[in-house]
Amino acid sequence: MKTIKLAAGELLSVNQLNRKGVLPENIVASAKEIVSRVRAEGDAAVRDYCSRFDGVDLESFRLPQEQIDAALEGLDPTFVAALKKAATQIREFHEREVEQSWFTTRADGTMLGVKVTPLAAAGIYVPGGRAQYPSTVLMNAIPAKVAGVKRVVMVTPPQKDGLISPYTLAAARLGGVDEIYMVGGAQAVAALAYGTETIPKVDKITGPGNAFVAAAKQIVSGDIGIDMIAGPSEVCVLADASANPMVVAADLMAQAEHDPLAACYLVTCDADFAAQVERGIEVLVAQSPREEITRASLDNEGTIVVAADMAAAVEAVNTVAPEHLELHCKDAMGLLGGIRNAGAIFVGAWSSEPLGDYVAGPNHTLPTGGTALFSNPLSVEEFVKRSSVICYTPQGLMKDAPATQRLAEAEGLWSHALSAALRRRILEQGEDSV
Ligand code: HSO
Ligand code: ZN
Repeated sequence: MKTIKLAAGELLSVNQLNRKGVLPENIVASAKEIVSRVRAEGDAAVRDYCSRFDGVDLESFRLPQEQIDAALEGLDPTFVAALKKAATQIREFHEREVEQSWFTTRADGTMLGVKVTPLAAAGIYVPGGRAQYPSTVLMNAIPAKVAGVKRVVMVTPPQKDGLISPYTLAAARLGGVDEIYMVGGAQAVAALAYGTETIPKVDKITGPGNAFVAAAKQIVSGDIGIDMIAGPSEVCVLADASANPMVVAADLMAQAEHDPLAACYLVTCDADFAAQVERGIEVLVAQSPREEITRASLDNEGTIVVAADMAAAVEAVNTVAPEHLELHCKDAMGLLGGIRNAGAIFVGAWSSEPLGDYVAGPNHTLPTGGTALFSNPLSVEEFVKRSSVICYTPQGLMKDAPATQRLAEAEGLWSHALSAALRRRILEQGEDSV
């Protein structure tokens, strides 16, 4: 890991972080081509890309309903029990996010409010290949279902045998996914965005994917909704000398093992403690079956920030704006108030990030790459729309029409003024309907 030592009074600058961000132009260009072809040619283009990229020729993309219904059969019961526990706790948490429609009434009887309506259809992209994450299926499908989305559609690339992972399938079943299509990559995103003969269009696509999927999501956004463009996963551990260096080492490795590009940060005021964590990593990483990925991530993307005092350490965390933050300090709860930028905050030494990845309940789809400065975890809110509702009474109209007319006049919009003035005149003439 590289070390940044901050002098007394010095603050960490975002330029000291090795952040990459933008999608490579050549990938964006190929994704554009794939999206346009699928939009124009539908299933024929999807079938062609499936055969070219996944090496599979499928008769039908849609997984038969019986296979979804039978998803839990024959699986290890301990896995099914763990998945059910995760699903229950994720559902309980997200049920608290449900937003009700609301109305308020003014003294003149005018009613104003917000009508909340679920999206009609949501698409979840689930990566195949090396990263098979049934937990991610739950984290996307459950908030959509809790929001009241009728059609939750999952797309995922087929394996070489033309099937999908039994773990992914089990999570789809428990998460309440309604339809599954065995299509991956930019072609799957395009199919969901514009619809094909067999894959119906959705209103929004969520879920992680490789750079082609991310580029395709960016291209179709606007025509349909997307969640965030997720970058490599990140953790930042803020620790004082009261923390256990082995535990901190394990937590950094838990993020590093996701991806050679995953970024781990250790922020502390104690350089000796940081050295103990590094020694801990050396001991533990040699035992990991994912040693290569873990090492690559820590060597290339790992950063230790040694701050002069706790206030500078907290500010360093706010500059990193990490996807996940762990507070391993004596007074962890006391630090919470100072944290402004973080996707998820794990308070105290017992709150290990992997608990949050799987079972705690909050969503594990979180803002990465510093976007915690302005964006939020995936939530039920992402799967609903809000419509403002405005209902005037005659008394309300009489009160608000003059200001409307005056502002319309200032904007030079004659018919705007007329629309209010006409109604006023009708009421002034003693009529009680328009
Ligand atoms: N840490 C990942 C989520 C995950 N971890 C899935 C294990 N499985 C991004 O929040
Ligand atoms: Zn994880």
